[in-house]
Amino acid sequence: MTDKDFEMTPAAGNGLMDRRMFLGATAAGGISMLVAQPAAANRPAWTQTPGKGMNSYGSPSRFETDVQRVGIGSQAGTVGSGASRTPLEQLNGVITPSGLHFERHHNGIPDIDPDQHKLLIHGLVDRPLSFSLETLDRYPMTSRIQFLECSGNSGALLSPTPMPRTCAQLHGLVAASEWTGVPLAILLEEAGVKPEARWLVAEGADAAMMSRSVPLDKAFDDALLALYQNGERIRPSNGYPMRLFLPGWEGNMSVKWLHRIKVTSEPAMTKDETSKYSDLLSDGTAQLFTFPMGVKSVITNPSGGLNMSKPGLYQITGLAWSGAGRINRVEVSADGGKSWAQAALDQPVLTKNLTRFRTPWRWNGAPATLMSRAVDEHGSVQPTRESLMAGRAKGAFYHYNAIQAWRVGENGEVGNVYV
Ligand SMILES: Nc1nc2c(c(=O)[nH]1)N[C@H]1C(S)=C(S)[C@@H](COP(=O)(O)O)O[C@H]1N2
Ligand SMILES: [Mo]
Repeated sequence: MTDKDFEMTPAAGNGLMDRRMFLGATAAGGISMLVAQPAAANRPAWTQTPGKGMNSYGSPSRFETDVQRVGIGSQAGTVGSGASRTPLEQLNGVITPSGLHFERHHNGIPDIDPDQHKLLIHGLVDRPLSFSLETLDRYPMTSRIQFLECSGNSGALLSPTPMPRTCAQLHGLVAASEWTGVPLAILLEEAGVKPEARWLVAEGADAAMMSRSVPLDKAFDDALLALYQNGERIRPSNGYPMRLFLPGWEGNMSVKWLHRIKVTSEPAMTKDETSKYSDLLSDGTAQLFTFPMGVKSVITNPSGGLNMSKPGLYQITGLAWSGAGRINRVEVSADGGKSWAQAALDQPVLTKNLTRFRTPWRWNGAPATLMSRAVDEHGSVQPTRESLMAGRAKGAFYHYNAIQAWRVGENGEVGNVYV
């Protein structure tokens, strides 16, 4: 088979093409055209005069000012007790620009002076320790490109009828960054954890003093005291000057503006791990401590609110992730789940990071239902909405990771549907 044959080979029903179309140089053949260079006089204005000068901190093109966080909302009477969402359908690749990383604050963004900020480690330790930012900068550091997802992400999908919302509005409480900082294990080892210790309680220096209990196993496994995000100091909205980062676990536990770690033998049962961030089950009991985020994927293009201008060749693309490790496979359907084609995955596929998938699709102009289904390296398969809802109590809100479906109408309009 030649590359050309792959192009012609349908991979699944309703126009899904073979993912290998993206591998050969021929793939571009159907989309771009070579044109002759225009004469000097007809060249665009920006080629005719010297460009602008340098500046000390860059910003996006003036033609990209509509790429913004969306769905900014706060509790009545407050400005900082709420969330903003990452505009997933306007981005590509897997790293979220820091200025577009979703935000979730329980009592606003504190204005922390880094010279006055200290991290205290105390409780069941041999030596209580206090660290300034300057001290921490001298410790061994490591970097990880990993996702952060609020366990309330996609909660609108619990609504009995589908909401007319965009991908960002429904799923924008997830983002990925390169996080750089000191492995928490190094600091805990220096403090000397006592044998009876099993947990730590992490507390933030915001006005909510938000606190969560974290099993010590996780703290010693891959927890990071993050100081940098995408190469620069963490932004104030994401925890400046330091945050806890717990790869793959519900975002709430990655305590921002971290100023205190108390090592304990039991969880503290704070508000945000009892009345909040626990999962009500259909038998009436509440499940506490659902830490890792389940395997999940969402098609970001085409998606709700977007418009397909005319029939033809398109690229279906989206993001997949799993709090348990690497994404192994993503399948895409264009016929509401009757048949599935395997998507191409952008490399490298990193553990507990967003993975970008792509599938070529020839849209014939008829209504179509697009879906994606992720499988992680442990064989966990993203559930259908029906199976996810089956075990849940009415109103159970957190950890929604079911398959998302988008309906493309005859007029090319895309909307959220349940299948
Ligand atoms: N101190 C503190 N830490 C916090 C929060 C907070 O309000 N205060 N919000 C939590 C929640 S619910 C989430 S989902 C993540 C969001 O991180 P981000 O704002 O950097 O996206 O931070 C968590 N850490
Ligand atoms: Mo959250």
